[in-house]
Amino acid sequence: MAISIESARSIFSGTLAANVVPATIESFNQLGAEDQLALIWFIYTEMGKTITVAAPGAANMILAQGILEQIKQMPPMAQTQVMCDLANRADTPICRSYASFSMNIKLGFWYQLGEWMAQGLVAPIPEGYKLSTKAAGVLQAVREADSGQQITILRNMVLDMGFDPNAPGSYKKVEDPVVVPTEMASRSQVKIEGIDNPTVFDYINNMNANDFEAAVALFGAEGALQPPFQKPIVGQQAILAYMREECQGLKMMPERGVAEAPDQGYTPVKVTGKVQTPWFGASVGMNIAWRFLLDPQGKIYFVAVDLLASPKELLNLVRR
Ligand code: EQ3
Repeated sequence: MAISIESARSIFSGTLAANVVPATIESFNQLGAEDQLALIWFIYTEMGKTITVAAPGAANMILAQGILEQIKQMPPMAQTQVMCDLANRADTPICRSYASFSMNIKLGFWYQLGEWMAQGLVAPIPEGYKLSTKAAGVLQAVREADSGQQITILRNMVLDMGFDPNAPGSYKKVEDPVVVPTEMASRSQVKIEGIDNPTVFDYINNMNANDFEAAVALFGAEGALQPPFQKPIVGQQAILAYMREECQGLKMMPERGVAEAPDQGYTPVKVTGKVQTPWFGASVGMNIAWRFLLDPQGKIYFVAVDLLASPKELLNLVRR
């Protein structure tokens, strides 16, 4: 069979991804706006007992500052209305601005509102708010997920809010400031049990150094990156735009892997390990698999990043 991005997607098909994430998001999307906001509040406060979220860098937040101040000045009813509009994806100027923010600004926007809600400066979720039976079911599903899955659920709940007049998932107009890659002398070099492939090492080491141009140069011209629960992003330019928005400050800690014999010159490699996000630092290690397919020139033809169903999956290196 000829190799294509579509066929590459099923390499190491025995990898079990955390399907609890898309399933929970689907149930969440069926809830009313008030239930959605209250549910996120409960998840966030429950999680906050064991893991700490880091405040976003001030430079990142400049673009959202005007809207945040505007909300802070509103009477409580209007503040609640803005938050409901965001959850309802209503077509309002604030919802449009929100949809144009990068992922980090969206998360930072809610981080700030959450702080103000706790301080009584923005209308809180009413004390004694009772979740609907459906929302309570979603809360229970989140409780049963591991911490890496919980933060992914939370992030996806927040990202989809607001009103995006463009195609969903299209690249945002407002970008994060570009980070300077770590200088060569200070870069860490990972070790991966069972792997000696230079492309795989270069990929992880460049990503850890925020050197996205070097990481993208490891992809073939038609190479593709498939993030967890998403379709592949194809082509170096699109991958670079995605990395600049989503990958700043990630810490990738691969542990072990396996490289299979090439098929038609294409080599399948699977690596498992942990990834930390700057939002939660060392308090949450997400269990991750990278499923690479390297082309005959050793370039990345395809890499899927999966959020794993359980820590047991870290040991699953079977091809199937
Ligand atoms: C105020 C409050 C609490 C209540 C109000 O009613 C409503 C809302 C919305 C509230 C606020 C909620 C807040 C502040 C939520 C914050 C959530 C945060 C900060 C979530 C962050 C999650 C980050 C994650 C899951 C990052 C994951 C990254 C991964 C898995 C990266 C993987 C990758 C690798 C390893 C690669 O090799 C290639 C790239 C790729 C990115 C795919």
